[in-house]
Amino acid sequence: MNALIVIDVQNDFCPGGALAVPGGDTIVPAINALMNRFDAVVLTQDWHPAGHSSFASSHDADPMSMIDMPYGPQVLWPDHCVQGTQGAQFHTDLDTHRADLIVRKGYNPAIDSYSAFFENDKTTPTGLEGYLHTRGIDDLTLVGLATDFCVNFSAVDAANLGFKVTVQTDLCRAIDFDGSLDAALAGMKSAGVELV
Ligand code: VGL
Ligand code: ZN
Repeated sequence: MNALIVIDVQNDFCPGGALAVPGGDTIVPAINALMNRFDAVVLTQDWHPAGHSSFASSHDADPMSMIDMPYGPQVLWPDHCVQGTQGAQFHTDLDTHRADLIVRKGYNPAIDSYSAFFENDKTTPTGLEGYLHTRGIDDLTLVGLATDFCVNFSAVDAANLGFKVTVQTDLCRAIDFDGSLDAALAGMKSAGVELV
């Protein structure tokens, strides 16, 4: 059984949003068209409480600066995907009806969560692994935003968990901050993720 995992196609990651990824909205029609080719469709939704520890505003710091968290270095982002806001909603054109499951992540105030499988401490699970295993799903295709953060961390975790993982890079868009895209592509390849 296979699944399409659609990462964070939300207003704040699209042009006009708080953490806009260039061209983030352009991938939506092709993602919708792809959904019917899979046994299951899972959407992820970045879902932060106001004042989240990954927000620069929570530390009186500049957006895109770095901080050391107990779990390691963390980029400080502009406020984005705050629970219940318009920015946290899926892009209006995304076909959410086809989704079997919506996984929210980043709701823990003290820990960011790029990956759909584990929070950034690399140990706290979201439950997605168990969901996929109990449904007999072992083959994943990932698309969405952003290639170098949430898609990357989700793909590497999935590969390390033993799933067969493909990232369809033409249906992803990157933030590309400080070499993050090249590092992500290399990291995914070395984890055994197939990039197409
Ligand atoms: C993401 C930064 C912060 C993403 C989420 O979806 O790639 N990036 N939160
Ligand atoms: Zn976030």
